[in-house]
Amino acid sequence: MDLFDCQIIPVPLTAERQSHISFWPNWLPRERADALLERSIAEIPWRKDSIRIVGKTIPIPRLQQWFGDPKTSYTYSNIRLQAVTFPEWMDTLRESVERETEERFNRALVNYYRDGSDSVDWHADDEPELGFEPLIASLSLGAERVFQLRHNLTKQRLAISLPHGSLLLMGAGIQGHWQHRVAKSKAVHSARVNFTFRYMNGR
Ligand SMILES: [Mn+2]
Repeated sequence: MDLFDCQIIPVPLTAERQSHISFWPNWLPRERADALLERSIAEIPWRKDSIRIVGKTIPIPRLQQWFGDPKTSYTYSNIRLQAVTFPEWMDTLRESVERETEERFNRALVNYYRDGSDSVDWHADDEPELGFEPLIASLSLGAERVFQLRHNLTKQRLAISLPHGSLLLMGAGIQGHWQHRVAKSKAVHSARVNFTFRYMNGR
């Protein structure tokens, strides 16, 4: 199989229904991925957010920013993210992801994992604003990290290592039946930036 092709990874939802992850391990040429990583780290106005759990304020172990129409916002874990307008270079990237996946995206949550001590815990991208069975397209830049998935009922696990410049599309129904995470890793000492494109109603 050609390195640049798309891999289809079957993802069972229920006994009767299966979805899949589409995975392009070498989606972006090396030089383009390098330039995007550098630009993302330098130019995105990174937010350092905290969550409150039983009266304690805990910084989330990564930096983030939310892009979309500036009159809109997105709320998860009680963090309200007012949208920042897509800069032109990121809009170009958004359009490339739309062309490759043949899906529409108008929002992006971008995460900056500074090193292996940054992470995201088990969760699903299932906020009601994302609509019914949202599709999530995830572009990885920088340090290769392991993307883990765990089925809500069967506890089946999947793990996909996400290289620099790779693109992954989680298909319909996955958010409703699976959670995903990027665990901490002592072996990782460099940065990863992850663009997760979504679609929300409204502009
Ligand atoms: Mn997620």
